[in-house]
Amino acid sequence: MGWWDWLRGKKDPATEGTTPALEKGLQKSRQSFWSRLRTLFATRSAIDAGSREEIEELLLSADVGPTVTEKILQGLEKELKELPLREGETLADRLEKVLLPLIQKPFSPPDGHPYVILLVGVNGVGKTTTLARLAYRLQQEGKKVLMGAADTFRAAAVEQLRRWSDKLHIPLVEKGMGADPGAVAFETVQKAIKEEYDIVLIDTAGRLHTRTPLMQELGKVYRVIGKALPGAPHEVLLVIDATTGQNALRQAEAFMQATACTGLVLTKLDGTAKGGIAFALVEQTGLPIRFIGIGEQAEDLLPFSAEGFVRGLLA
Ligand SMILES: Nc1nc2c(ncn2[C@@H]2O[C@H](COP(=O)(O)OP(=O)(O)OP(=O)(O)O)[C@@H](O)[C@H]2O)c(=O)[nH]1
Ligand SMILES: [Mg+2]
Repeated sequence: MGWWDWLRGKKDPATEGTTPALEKGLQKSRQSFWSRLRTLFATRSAIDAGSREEIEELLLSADVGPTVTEKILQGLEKELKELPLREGETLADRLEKVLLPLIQKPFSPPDGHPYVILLVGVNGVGKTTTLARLAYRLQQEGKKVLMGAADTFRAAAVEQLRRWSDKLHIPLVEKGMGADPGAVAFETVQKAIKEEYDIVLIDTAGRLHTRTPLMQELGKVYRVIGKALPGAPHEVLLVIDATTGQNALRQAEAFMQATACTGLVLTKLDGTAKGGIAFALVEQTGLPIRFIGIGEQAEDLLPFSAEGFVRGLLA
């Protein structure tokens, strides 16, 4: 069993369905748009030309994107063809069934000990926060966790991690501002091997996806980790701020070219009405969403559950 199975294990109600916290986190998206879609569907038993256009507009306004919008419409039409609505049933009841496969990606974690996770993304998306929340969670699970401060770009970045390290009593490898991020990553992994840590979380500096030298530096950090431990990093989590809209797709494209990303973390879903970007991201990248951020508190990072997410949107 992989690392993430137990993290996503039964203890988390989000894996079973939606939760009050998740519903609250998705409130803006649900209210502005999914509930309108639901209302629109509540009275309809078929999709005609007029409603098709209306649905299309709604989906596009939620950043679902043209490809997924078409897939949703075709999915609904196929549903209806195969199994016409029964008495009392509405299109809304079928929506969940159509949405689920569009956001669900299989995930089987590779074996790795220590298990190394690298966090990447543009500036301010929530990498360090996500790292600290993950570290805390893993520590609660009884895992021996080590953090690496490979964001050596800003003095405040190392400081931010050091505060977390003190607060959570989780050791941190740091070499101060201006140090070579690759060297920090290498040392962190080496220490983890030597001292038998279970899991290593490495922070990186935020970087604009259009800045080629910075993106190349990320590739270097990635390769250096692999030299310290063949097969590592086992996870490269691309952190994306859900409020950035369509730009998120361009970020994803650039980061996937620079490193072998294995999963997505979608943060700040609580701050956007356009949670539909989640569908567009999964469609474009083919990557599973691994975690979602729905607030500023420590417990506001949830292991992603497609069922929970879709139900939270439609609740
Ligand atoms: N509302 C909300 N805020 C979040 C969430 N995740 C992170 N934040 C906030 O986003 C801000 C930036 O978070 P950081 O973790 O410092 O982001 P970062 O990607 O490490 O930033 P850089 O290192 O500067 O690139 C902080 O104020 C976090 O509290 C979330 O899910 N919801
Ligand atoms: Mg940071």
